[in-house]
Amino acid sequence: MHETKHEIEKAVLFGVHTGSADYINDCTEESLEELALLAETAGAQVMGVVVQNRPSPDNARYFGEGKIEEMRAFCEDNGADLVICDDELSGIQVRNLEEALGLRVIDRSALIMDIFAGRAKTREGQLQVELAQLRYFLPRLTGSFTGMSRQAGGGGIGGARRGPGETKLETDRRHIRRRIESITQQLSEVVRNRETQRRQRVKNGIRQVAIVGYTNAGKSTLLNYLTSAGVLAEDKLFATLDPTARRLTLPDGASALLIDTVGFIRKLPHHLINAFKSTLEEAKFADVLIHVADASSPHTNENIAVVEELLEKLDASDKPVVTAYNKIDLVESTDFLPPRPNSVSISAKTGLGIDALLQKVCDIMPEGRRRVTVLIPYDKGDIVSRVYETSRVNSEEHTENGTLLDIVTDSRGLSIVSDYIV
Ligand SMILES: Nc1nc2c(ncn2[C@@H]2O[C@H](COP(=O)(O)OP(=O)(O)OP(=O)(O)O)[C@@H](O)[C@H]2O)c(=O)[nH]1
Ligand SMILES: [Mg+2]
Repeated sequence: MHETKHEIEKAVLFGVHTGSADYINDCTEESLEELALLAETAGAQVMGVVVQNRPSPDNARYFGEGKIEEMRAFCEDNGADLVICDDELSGIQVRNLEEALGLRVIDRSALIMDIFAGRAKTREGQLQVELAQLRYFLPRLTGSFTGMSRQAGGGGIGGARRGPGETKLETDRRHIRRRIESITQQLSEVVRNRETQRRQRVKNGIRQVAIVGYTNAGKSTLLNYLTSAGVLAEDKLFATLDPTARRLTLPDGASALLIDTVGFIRKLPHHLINAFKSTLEEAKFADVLIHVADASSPHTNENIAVVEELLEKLDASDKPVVTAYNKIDLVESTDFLPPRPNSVSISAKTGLGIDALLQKVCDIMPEGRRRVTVLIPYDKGDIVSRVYETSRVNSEEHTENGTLLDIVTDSRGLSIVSDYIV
């Protein structure tokens, strides 16, 4: 559609301040700041923000009439190409606003999905984003709702590879439903494979540690520091979309699988949460979580709360967690950081505090998974073979008094060797 490749689109942001105490889900200054960052990440230039104080958005038009007129004038003065709402809009709201403004209207969810679409590298990631976008667009198809991707052609916001392109959006609902079905089926296979892998790991006694946290907190940088994984770490929102797992040896000598995960953000579109469930669920199946929080952010606390809310949604809130206050090299004092159980200050960049972090991970590894040394008399050969069936054996030595084994095992294994622990 557009000829120019690197045309930067000018965007005006808008939202309703309800004045509610729900700082996670309300449109606040923070969430508007973040929306600006998201818009820039997607390649837009933010020209300004229009906010209206009202108890709740208008069902049909989001804003009141006077405010819409004010926004129209503001957009005209600033040569805006599109407006971006901090809340998820209904098809009707989009249609009415587009009509009143004569501009493209998108919302935070569409913007986040657009960024995800541009980031997804693996086939799984791409399918997950496409599924989220299709489910989001389906009920909005009747209107003139187009999303960012459609207009931007080859350049600017939304590249050629961004999720459902023009043709898909213009086809009928039935086609989209079929596509949703097909993707769901393909993804269920991926999920099955993931489950098989997980079971295998549990059987092998490999402990899983998932790194979770707000987007841009430094999760990938930490994984890289610990394992030289070469995972893309960037000063960008949602640099990581596909879980990367690497082996790591913990201070107690046992190896663990360390898993990098998708970053969390305020108002993560629920279609994305659903589509990315299997990816996000890495946290649910981990033995321990490392919650990386950016200590240099002005919103450390709120971001922690957002992550915790999402962990709850994913049924992962009962896991033992180490809070890693990261980017400590950028802050002058750690006094302002809220005290939390099992927290450490680290710099994933310089390595500061990483040893303490790993020690904490070992300390809170769920009981029942322990590293023990056992001495099994030679006349109890059957016990040695049962140990091999149930535990991970680090070393085996034949001593005068029996077989000396260094093992990592769970409660079942412990019950077998309990009489022989040295
Ligand atoms: N100064 C400093 N910068 C850091 C530290 N850790 C990470 N960063 C920087 O913070 C930015 C984000 O880091 P990532 O590791 O990509 O963050 P992430 O949590 O994986 O982000 P997403 O994958 O986007 O969710 C990068 O520019 C890193 O270089 C740190 O300890 N100190
Ligand atoms: Mg990352």
